Amino acid sequence: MNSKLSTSEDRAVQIIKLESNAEFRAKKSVLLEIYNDERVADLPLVVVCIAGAARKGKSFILNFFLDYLNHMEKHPTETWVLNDNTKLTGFEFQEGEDPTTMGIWAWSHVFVIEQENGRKICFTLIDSQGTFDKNTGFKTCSTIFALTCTFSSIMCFNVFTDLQEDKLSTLAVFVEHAKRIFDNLGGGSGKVFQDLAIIVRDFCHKKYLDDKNGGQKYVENSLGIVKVDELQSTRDGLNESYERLFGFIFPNPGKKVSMEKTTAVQDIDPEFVERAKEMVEKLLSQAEAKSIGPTVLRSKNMTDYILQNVKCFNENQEFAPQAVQIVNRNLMINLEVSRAVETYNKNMDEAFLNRKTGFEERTLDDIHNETFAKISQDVENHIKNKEILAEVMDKFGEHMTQSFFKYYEKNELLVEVRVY
Ligand SMILES: Nc1nc2c(ncn2[C@@H]2O[C@H](COP(=O)(O)OP(=O)(O)O)[C@@H](O)[C@H]2O)c(=O)[nH]1
Ligand SMILES: [Mg+2]
Repeated sequence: MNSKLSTSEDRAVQIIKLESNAEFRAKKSVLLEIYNDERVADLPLVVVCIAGAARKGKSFILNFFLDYLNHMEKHPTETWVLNDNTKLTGFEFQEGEDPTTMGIWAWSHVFVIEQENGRKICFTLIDSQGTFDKNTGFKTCSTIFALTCTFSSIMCFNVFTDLQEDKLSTLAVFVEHAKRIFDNLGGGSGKVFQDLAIIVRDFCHKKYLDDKNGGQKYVENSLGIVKVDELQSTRDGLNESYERLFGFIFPNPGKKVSMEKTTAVQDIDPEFVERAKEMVEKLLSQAEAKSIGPTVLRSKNMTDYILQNVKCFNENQEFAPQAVQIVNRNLMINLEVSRAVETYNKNMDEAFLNRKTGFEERTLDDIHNETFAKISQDVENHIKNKEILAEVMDKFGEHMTQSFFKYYEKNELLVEVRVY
């Protein structure tokens, strides 16, 4: 691809913009350049998003993730180290209010990493801006937040100093909605989302900071001390909705970071650096690709996924779980159908590979039936929801009939070759 994005240096690019009329616009050409790049298009995609109040170090911490992925892509067999010479640049820190930067940003390069099992998987990093800001309307904030939750397979929720109820309320509202959005998709473990990492910055409780598992304990305890019904339901909602819940606590990173602006690791409190390193390795080393219900998202599916979700949020000004659910359900069904058809065509092509003469009609029918049976079984094995399964099989059947007809014609031609 010889385009502006891929020829210039990697950087954060805006993929979703807040328009003046409180509507969001997803930038299709930018998305296509990032996610449909041949290098990554067919790989399962891990989506790391961060959200939370403005100027609380989201972009700053994302640069640790960026450094890890840069390293792992280039030097997969070498250990990742952060030393005094490391500069953590990439996502820029925001100084003032600038409405034009509101929205959602992605790193222009999608990273390809080979996992321990030898499979390749790719990673995208997504930053958000304007969330929970006092100058941004509540609706705008919650839309940015809901979108990042919807897109992510690892959702990082960044808060300052502690985890009090008010900080959890937006998360709780969304999680409530999300349960209804994805309820119907079926399959998998039944949970709506994958990983939630709650990151607490400028954390001061020594008791937890001294404990190796302090972050996890703090988050679990704060969600667990049930004084108010609402908090109880937030906790239940989180546990029901996320497969894994992680907690990380960070001390103040030091004056140079909090008062000035620095990207040098040597200016950051070593304890902060150590914790950031542990967090990134924990979250990314065993990451799983994003899935919508039982369907794994590949990089090339991301553009459509984002476009349709943004459209849906725009069209339903009052956040409407049902509408979002329909979008996600249809997307998932279409992905399943196109994958089944792709597999069918691939198997049939293989059967014809190097064939100089045609098959007997019965043999061709057998090949077709066997291929169909195998694919149907695969689909049935991972889609647990009966209605969705029926819809996928119906559509697959239609497409496959058309495909079969092409192979039938192709066979006829080969049979003719044999006759003459
Ligand atoms: N006190 C404090 N400041 C931080 C921390 N991390 C980053 N900063 C500083 O906070 C400011 C805003 O950071 P930024 O990453 O742009 O925040 P964002 O708006 O949430 O993305 C920058 O000057 C950072 O250097 C932290 O953990 N604690
Ligand atoms: Mg930022």
